[in-house]
Amino acid sequence: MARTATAAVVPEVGAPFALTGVTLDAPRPDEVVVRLVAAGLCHTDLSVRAGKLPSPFPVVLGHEGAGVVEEVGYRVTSVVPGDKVLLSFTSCGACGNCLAGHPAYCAGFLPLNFGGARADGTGTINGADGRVAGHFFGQSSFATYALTDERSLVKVAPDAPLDLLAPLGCGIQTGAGTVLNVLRPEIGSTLAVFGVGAVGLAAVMAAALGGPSRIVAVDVVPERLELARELGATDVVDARGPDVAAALRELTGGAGVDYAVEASGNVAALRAAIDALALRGTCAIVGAPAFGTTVPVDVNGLLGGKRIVGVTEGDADPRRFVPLLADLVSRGALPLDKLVRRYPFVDIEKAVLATERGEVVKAVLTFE
Ligand code: CXF
Ligand code: ZN
Repeated sequence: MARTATAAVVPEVGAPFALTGVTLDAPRPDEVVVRLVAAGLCHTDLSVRAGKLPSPFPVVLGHEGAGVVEEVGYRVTSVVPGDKVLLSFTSCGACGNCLAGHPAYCAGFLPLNFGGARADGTGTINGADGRVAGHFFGQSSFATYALTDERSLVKVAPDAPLDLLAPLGCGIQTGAGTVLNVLRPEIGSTLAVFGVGAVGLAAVMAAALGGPSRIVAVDVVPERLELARELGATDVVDARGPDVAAALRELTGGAGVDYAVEASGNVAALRAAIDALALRGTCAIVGAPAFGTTVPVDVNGLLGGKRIVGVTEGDADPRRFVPLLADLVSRGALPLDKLVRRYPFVDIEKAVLATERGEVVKAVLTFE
């Protein structure tokens, strides 16, 4: 059935979130209605709001939802009403990359996750003045209810702490997946993480599970560097220093790092990450600057077997990977509680401000 919800609508580019009454369409056969319990705030939400990433407006953002299944379409098989679920990105399930287990590289990733509508172009949310773009990452979870794709859902245990686990759906999956699924650093290797916000800290925590003997955190915020140390970084570098790549080479006996994760979205950091690579080293680009951003690289500097790889969502299949992360959290191996600060949904603008000021690593909105 169609149902009413309170959503944080962004009316136009750059405007604040406005709590607004909306109506969600009834679920289609492969869709699920979820009552939100919590939703993490990711920098991508803020980049879209600022117009740096594409989206129609007005729009309901939010893509780290966590909640309880309320209603399922008749073709849904993986969840039933009452199940606790985490929400992640959506994908078509039918293209070559989806079939190969790499849904983050779905041929339809951009339209499905950023297009504001289902694959067939139909909208899912109505406001008082007509259509509101929804279906953001298959969920639009800055709302009391979300109409989701079954493919966005990951079922978790009945006792799962949803207000802690919500960020697994994007930020934590992205950082941890980049290390565990893509780079797979071998024992004794060296790895540097540029930008230790939620994604970068997830990369640090994942690297600390094993493999690298040196994990170097690079950032401009001293408190973040301290937190990175607490979470497993063996060394830290202040990114405001004169030559970050040189500092990393010095830390590694002149060799440079075997692996770099660029999680800041800053082009100077990306240059430094590439420059700091050892021979045969790999740099994973995870941070998303504004669409159209380009970076000049020293081509000859790459000829020593160096690789640069762009990574979306940690190249994870959420339904396989997110439960593994949830298990690590429950065993204390991914101490997410050190990153998360909770805000009531009505205080979404406070959460945004604290995030933009760098006062909080991962804001999680909570619903009654
Ligand atoms: C996004 C970043 C921009 C490109 C698609 C994936 N990651 C999640 O926030
Ligand atoms: Zn995100």
